[in-house]
Amino acid sequence: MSTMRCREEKQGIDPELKRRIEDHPCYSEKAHHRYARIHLPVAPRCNIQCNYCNRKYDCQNESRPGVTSAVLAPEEALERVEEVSRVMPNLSVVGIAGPGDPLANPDETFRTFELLRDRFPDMKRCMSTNGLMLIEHADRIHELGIDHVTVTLNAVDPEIGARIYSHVILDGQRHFGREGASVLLERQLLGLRMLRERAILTKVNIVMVPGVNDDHIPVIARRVNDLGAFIINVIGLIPTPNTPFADLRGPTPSERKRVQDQCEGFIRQMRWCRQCRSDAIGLLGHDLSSSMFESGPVFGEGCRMKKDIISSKAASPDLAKGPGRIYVAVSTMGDEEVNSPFPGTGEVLIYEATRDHIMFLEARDPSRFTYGDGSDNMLKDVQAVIASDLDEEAKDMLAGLGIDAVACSGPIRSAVARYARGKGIDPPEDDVAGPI
Ligand code: CLF
Ligand code: SF4
Repeated sequence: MSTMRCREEKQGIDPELKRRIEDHPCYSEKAHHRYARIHLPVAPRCNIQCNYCNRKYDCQNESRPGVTSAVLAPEEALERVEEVSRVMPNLSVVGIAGPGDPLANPDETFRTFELLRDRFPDMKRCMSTNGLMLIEHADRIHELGIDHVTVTLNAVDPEIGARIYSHVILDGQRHFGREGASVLLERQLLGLRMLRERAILTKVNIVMVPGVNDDHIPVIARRVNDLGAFIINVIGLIPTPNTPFADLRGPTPSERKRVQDQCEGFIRQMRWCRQCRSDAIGLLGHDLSSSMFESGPVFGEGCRMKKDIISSKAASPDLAKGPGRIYVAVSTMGDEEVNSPFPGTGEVLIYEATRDHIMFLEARDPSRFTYGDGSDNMLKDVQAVIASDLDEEAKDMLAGLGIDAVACSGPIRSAVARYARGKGIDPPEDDVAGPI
């Protein structure tokens, strides 16, 4: 039985809490397959400078690097929700996550939430912030019924923070180095406490930077758990050109998983984040923003940057196979089904199967698939690729790497369980990492 299940079963899950998360795709793993969110890019400015951020693009505390979103006025944002909600009945959450920091743009952010509260009172309101200005705005957040707030917090030690943040701007004054990191940290911690006092559900995003804060993440996790955070989301750094962290590397899948496993003993882990853009629309991993709003999101330099970054800097796959544990890649268009060919236009999701669980680990970029010798192949560490169909070239390449090619359809978990059973591992099919 997984650590997560042990902890959840000991604590039990309060029905009221369950109600608050069951249709939020970022707070419930079960919900992320079924419920959609829309991000409204109404907040262009930022009040800090993270060393991994190039401000030509969206805030990286939740978004992939190299993505640019066109900014909307609050009234335009409301129109967008009206339009999307007409065609997307499973739209349950509306969030503001950039392109800068929502609380560095309080007028636009709160005006948007005000319009939404009046027009769509039943839709969950969600926000993601660096936390610098939470103290000033905690009451307003509460009054407007913003029930879910994400705070990105990358260090609880100002020495480490000083390596991650170049400066912080407060009351028109710039604070650098350790002093800047201390100002930010004190305000983030107090902000989290204030959110807890107002019974607002909080998620903490942590950008994992190998060699800078990786060993420190369990300390952060304990601290934010003590401050009432509901869940944490460890995001891997994707280095961005023209930033101080351009030459660093992101964590490998197994490094990130090791840290998540360490933290799971004392706080829930969000492992299904897709680092979406600040104008994302739809199910996580199936962004429809570009197809729905031609004149909205700005593609161009942003997308080219993203492609370069992913092909040249993404960490190499390195999940360690071992007895009683297998990793499989599933090609899917969503709905928890094996319903996309390989290679195809769907997502490639990586699952771990053991006798205790079938656990979703991460989504990998299909553009990294190659027919080469496998040295940088995004699938070199999995035992099988499960897809609705596989072309002959792909089958040959996979065979050359010792990877099984499985063509089938139906629910992902059943397909993974069937494959695992064939390998002598008998996982529970319905175990979605505990009750959330
Ligand atoms: Fe958006 Fe963030 Fe709300 Fe979710 S995203 S503001 S909590 S509704 Fe979700 Fe996207 Fe990951 Fe964010 S998958 S980047 S965690
Ligand atoms: Fe960039 Fe977001 Fe950091 Fe601001 S908070 S500097 S937008 S990553």
